[in-house]
Amino acid sequence: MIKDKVVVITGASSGIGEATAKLLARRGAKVVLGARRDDRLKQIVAEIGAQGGQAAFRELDVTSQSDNDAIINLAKERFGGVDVIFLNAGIMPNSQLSALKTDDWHQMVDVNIKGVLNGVAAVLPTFTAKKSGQVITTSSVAGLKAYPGGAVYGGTKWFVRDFMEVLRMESAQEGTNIRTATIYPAAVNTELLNAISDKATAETMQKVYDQYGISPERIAEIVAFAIDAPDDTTINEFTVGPANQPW
Ligand code: NJP
Repeated sequence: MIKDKVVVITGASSGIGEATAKLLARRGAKVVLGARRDDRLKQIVAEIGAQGGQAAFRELDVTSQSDNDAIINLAKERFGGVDVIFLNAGIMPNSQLSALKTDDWHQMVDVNIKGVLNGVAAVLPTFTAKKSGQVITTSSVAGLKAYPGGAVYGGTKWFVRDFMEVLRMESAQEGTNIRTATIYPAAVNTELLNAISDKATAETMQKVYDQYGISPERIAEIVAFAIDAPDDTTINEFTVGPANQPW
């Protein structure tokens, strides 16, 4: 059931996170939005409120453990607890390895890997204590298949896959009833390509997205589906993308 669940969403200021916040709020969830651009969050929360939904926001840099702890506390203060965390914040500044964009490499590790670790560390004690909860992450088809230009991005998303599978196994072993879902999207029209600093890579990827990209609403529907499954059921992995995208 989605209605009345408290859902914390990271990377909620645009793209998949924004679409998911709006969809879940329409279906009766209480959503707590985090990202760095808090002006955008403020606007999205106002839109949700204007349509009768319940939402709160907080500036969040997922690379900071204290920011992650604070957004969980906000969910508890405003809505009395937390039921789901959607760890969705991510960046994809792709390039060939030979370009040696080492700052981009490290930033992807910090946001896409450590951001997920920080979010889980912030929420796990609560989920463990109440013996329920759900962790949903946005990995990528790049976490399933290698491609040139995506060595580091893909590596961070492979990490998410492994981490989420072990989280699922351990929570089952420990009887904490924590449900997991990992989403592997292909081309989705969001702001993701804006962070690509390598010109040739940006142009190549833009062409792919122009040809194939689908709406982030499609991914929001998957998140809603995962949350809506009965509490005794984990639907663990979703690969989702444009019907006409061959790779
Ligand atoms: O992209 P975009 P998506 N701390 O750029 C936030 C994965 N994915 O919706 O902080 C906190 O519109 C950023 O907010 P801000 C992808 O890897 C996508 O496509 O204000 N938040 C924004 O809200 C990512 O994991 C595709 O700049 C941080 C959000 O992240 C997820 O989908 C394909 C942050 C990014 O929104 C959502 O990305 C695929 C930080 N340090 C996987 N840094 C696709 N679009 O095709 C960034 O396979 N954010």
